[in-house]
Amino acid sequence: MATTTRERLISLLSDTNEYKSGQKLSEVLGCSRTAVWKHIEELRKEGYIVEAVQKKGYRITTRPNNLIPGEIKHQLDTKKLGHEIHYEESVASTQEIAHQHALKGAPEGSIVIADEQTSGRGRLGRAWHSPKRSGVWMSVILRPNIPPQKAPQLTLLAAVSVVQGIEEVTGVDAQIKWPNDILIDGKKVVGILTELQAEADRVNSVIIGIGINVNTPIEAFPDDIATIATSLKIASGKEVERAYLVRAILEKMEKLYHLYLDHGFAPIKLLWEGSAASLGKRVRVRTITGELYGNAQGITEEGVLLVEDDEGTIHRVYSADIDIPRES
Ligand code: BT5
Repeated sequence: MATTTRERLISLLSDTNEYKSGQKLSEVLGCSRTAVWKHIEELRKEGYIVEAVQKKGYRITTRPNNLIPGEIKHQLDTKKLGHEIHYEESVASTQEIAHQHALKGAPEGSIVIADEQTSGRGRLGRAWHSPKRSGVWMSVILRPNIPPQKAPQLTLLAAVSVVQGIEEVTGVDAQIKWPNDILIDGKKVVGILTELQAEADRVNSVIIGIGINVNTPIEAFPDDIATIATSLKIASGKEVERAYLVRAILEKMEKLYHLYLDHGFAPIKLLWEGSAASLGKRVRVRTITGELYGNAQGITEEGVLLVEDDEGTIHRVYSADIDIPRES
């Protein structure tokens, strides 16, 4: 994994059992002691508390809840995902930037992540509210050798990895609403947007945009979203370390992605069904052509939703918004 001096410094200072002297750091990092000291000052400005003890050296005692690449890469256990990280404080949309990187040949597993999006986007031109420092707004670039019509399966794969990451980091049990929402207690905590760069029969890259309300307080949501949305902090009662969450998701996603490339969609489908909120329930299906009520029966081997209407006809739903009316 290509790492910068700053990232290596964070990693060296993160060993809480041992102080590292300026001399030692300059040797290991191959730079002057003045350069080491400047890097440490920069880390402090970013919110790290770096303890300095005479004759012993330095160590990090408190990490900021930030998303800089060094924080995400620290202890990241993946072979590809997250090895190239493009971090921005504020962007219009991480999807836009990821598209540009993908076109320029960014390697598989590169991610674009931002602390704020000013024009975060959802499906069908809808907006995604992405306030500063409270969430995870990221886009992951994958380059699977699959035909374009299979790409929606990767939305479902991403949803499973996010559910698993949330569970690991917060212990909260989240559920997936087909195709791209993750809910906690019926409220949306994550939205996923999968976009493609493809030719007629070949995918060049799949860009999976993941928006997670992490530490967002309820009052930070605009009125129209406040009633339908939640955050991990609201659900778990605890502040969540965003870099840890990103790491957990990337690790889960990479495992599932290899499972998918080696064995196809079947094992992902099983995992997906284990976390699905809508299966077996009465749903309202809204597509661009109209509305339909029925029973959500399951998904096909391709990831298409099957809905049985009141006349017993089974509909294959490729793309839609699903409402699950609350049980009274
Ligand atoms: C989605 O669209 O749910 C996909 C959202 C993907 C966002 C990520 S963030 C990183 C990457 N970069 C981007 O620019 N986008 C991706 P959709 O199913 O169309 O849902 C959009 C609807 O969700 C909106 O119309 C609102 O009703 C609601 N919504 C908007 N912001 C929300 C938020 N922060 N939390 C919960 N619901 C929200």
